[in-house]
Amino acid sequence: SFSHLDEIPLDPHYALKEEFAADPSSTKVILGSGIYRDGEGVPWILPTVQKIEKQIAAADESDRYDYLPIPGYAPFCNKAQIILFGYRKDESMPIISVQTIGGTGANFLGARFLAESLKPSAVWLSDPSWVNHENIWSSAGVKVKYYPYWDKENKSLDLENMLKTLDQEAKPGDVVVLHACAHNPTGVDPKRRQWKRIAELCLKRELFPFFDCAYQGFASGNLDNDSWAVTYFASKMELGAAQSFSKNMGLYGERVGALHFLVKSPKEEAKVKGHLLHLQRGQISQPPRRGAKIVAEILHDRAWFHWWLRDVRKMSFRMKDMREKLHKELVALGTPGDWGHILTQIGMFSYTGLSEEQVESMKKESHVYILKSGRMSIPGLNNSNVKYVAQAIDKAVRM
Ligand code: PLP
Ligand code: TYF
Repeated sequence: SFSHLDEIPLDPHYALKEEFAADPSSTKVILGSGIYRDGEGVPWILPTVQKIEKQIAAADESDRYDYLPIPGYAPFCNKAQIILFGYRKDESMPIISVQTIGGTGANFLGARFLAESLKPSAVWLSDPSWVNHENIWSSAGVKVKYYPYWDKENKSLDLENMLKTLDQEAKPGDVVVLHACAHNPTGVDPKRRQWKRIAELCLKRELFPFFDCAYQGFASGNLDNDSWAVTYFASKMELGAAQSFSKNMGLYGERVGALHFLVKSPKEEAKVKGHLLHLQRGQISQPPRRGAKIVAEILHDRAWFHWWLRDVRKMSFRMKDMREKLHKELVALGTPGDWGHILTQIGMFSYTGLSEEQVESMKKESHVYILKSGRMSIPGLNNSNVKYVAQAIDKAVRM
């Protein structure tokens, strides 16, 4: 019987969606999950993806329903690795790359592998982090601890306390999860000189860095800028990285991701690969074909690649534009408080600093839905609703 089970509430994203769907208001707005929407508020199929799909469909591929090998589609794995790590001159430290079920699958496979290989006393997540990280790491049997990240007072990065906590409390062999760029949920990333200090600490305290890269291209509009931290760490130490193409290719439902491990020498390479493939076999046997094929085709060809970059920049610029418009509306309304962080935060999210009561009041009074934490998903904004959302914030703040 299952009567002994405790009740687990629905994931906050899905709970919010259900509440929103049940709201009969005609002016309602949801700014919950990190999903890109175009200026009309509908999902945007990247034009480059759309064209590649036609090309793939037209080709006569007799193997299109065959299983892929366990590590996935090799051209995809190779290109995904290059997108994240760049073209490497020195390959004395090899990288093992495996295709996964989106970024989530990469995080989970990475967590399981690190749990069994390093046996960390804990994994350290940023406070706050992506809601699913704790779920993933505890499912892998690793104790979850948090390092300070968000300075609520100054709406900025609390680097000194982050370093101090990791220095004093983390044990050698512990894993530190770092968001490669466009931190979810705060929209606040370390600067390069700050990344260097984090790297130095990982080396000194023998902490294993595990990067989660779900938004490459969304922070700055430039892929290399957004993977700078990963490549910097990669020049200094072993690391793991989970990579997602859900956002930057708009392939959410196709579940395309990759897991990478950079290891000390070719001696480790075969062993790590063996373990990853064994875990992958037990978990999913083989990853799916279609999304990986789309990504590989785009990354493989210089012209397609540049078209795709244009799409990424288009998304990134529209989000910046919406930040500016929201900020301008709040300033025009004279909304109490300083709203400069809406402009300076990067990527898909703004951590507004609105309290739980204010979030609740926006929902009740104005039918505007954001996460309880005060996180707002920027791409849900458009020219038709940004003024209304600003008014909703204004009303909640003055409550
Ligand atoms: N990691 C972070 C930080 C995310 O925000 C997301 C968002 O969905 C993911 C991983 C998961 O990506 P995917 O949808 O590819 O599983
Ligand atoms: O944080 C977000 O909004 C993204 C999207 O179960 C997301 O990670 C939300 C919920 C979820 C999976 C992805």
